[in-house]
Amino acid sequence: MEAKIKALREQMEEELGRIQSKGELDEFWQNYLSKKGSISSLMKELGSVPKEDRPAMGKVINEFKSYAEQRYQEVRRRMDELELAMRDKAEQVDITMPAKKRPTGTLHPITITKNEMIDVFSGMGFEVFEGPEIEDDDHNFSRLNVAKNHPARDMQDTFYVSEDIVLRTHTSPGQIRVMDAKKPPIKVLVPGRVFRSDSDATHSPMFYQMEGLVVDRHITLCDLQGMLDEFVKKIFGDSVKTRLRPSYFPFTEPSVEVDVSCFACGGKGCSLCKGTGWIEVLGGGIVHHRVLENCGIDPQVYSGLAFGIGIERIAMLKYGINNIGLFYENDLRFLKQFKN
Ligand code: 2U9
Repeated sequence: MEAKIKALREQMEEELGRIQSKGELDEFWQNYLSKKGSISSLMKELGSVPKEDRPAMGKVINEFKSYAEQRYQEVRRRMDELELAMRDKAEQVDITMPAKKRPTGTLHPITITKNEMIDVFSGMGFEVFEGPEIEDDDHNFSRLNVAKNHPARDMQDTFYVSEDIVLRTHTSPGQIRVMDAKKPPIKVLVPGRVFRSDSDATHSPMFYQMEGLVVDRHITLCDLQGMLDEFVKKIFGDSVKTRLRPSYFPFTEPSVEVDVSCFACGGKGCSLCKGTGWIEVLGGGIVHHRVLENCGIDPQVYSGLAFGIGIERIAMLKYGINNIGLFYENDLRFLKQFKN
């Protein structure tokens, strides 16, 4: 029996020396220390030992068992340390490594231009309001003094959703909604997408507009001219001049178109201004008295000014872009050139 224990002990030491993982250590425990293990078998064999030798032999087996348990714990601690060291190594972070570059997007040129325009008008005290893109005939046309037989309602220009519902052709119905909700003084900027059945190098069936409306006592064309003068100087530079030309819109009377002196040639005449020295940038006027009446505002007490600006047009002039389609293709080679 003693020889057997000695042999088992040697075999155990050898096996313990070879253990490399917790899995192998568990196996060791099963083989030696579990109820079905070799040490339990030794205990069972004690019955066949002569009676007088049993207590001494039992003691030897018990000591061996304690020793085996102690060795098991030692190797277990070694395995824990090994595991921790391996995890430390695997999770090591080299703080001197250069960081991974994460490409970030840039704002779209239309958004950059829109934000810049909002900044300029916010500085003059305008609030921003956005209306729905799908409108009824009443808000998009009738209350803006666009009569039933007006050419602007023509099927060729307007996208109809149903007989009475349209994709808004301008953001002006937004101003009607503002006047319905609030009485003067009003000073709003209404940016948004608009839709017209029109497509060439400078026109797109969907484009962005920004319109403004000011309603108060004693608003005149002079206020409009002052505001727009300030606007174009902030966008195109202090040296540009403005001029107003008479025009026609159903919702404004009088109506004007606003030109800026050509910032490419300083007014001498070049290809950008087609030799005229002037570039058309926007339109506006004094709100038609019938439009104010349609919104329950007394034109004897109040007057208003309104203007409309095509955001693409401003962006094209600002960045020297000659094809409106480039804005909607989402070609990264184009978009990457605009840093905000
Ligand atoms: C209300 C009353 C009046 C908005 C106006 C223009 C003149 C104008 C064009 C600019 C370029 C459209 O995008 S574009 O093609 N717009 O010239 N817009 S006056 O007048 C209004 C709006 C709302 C209640």
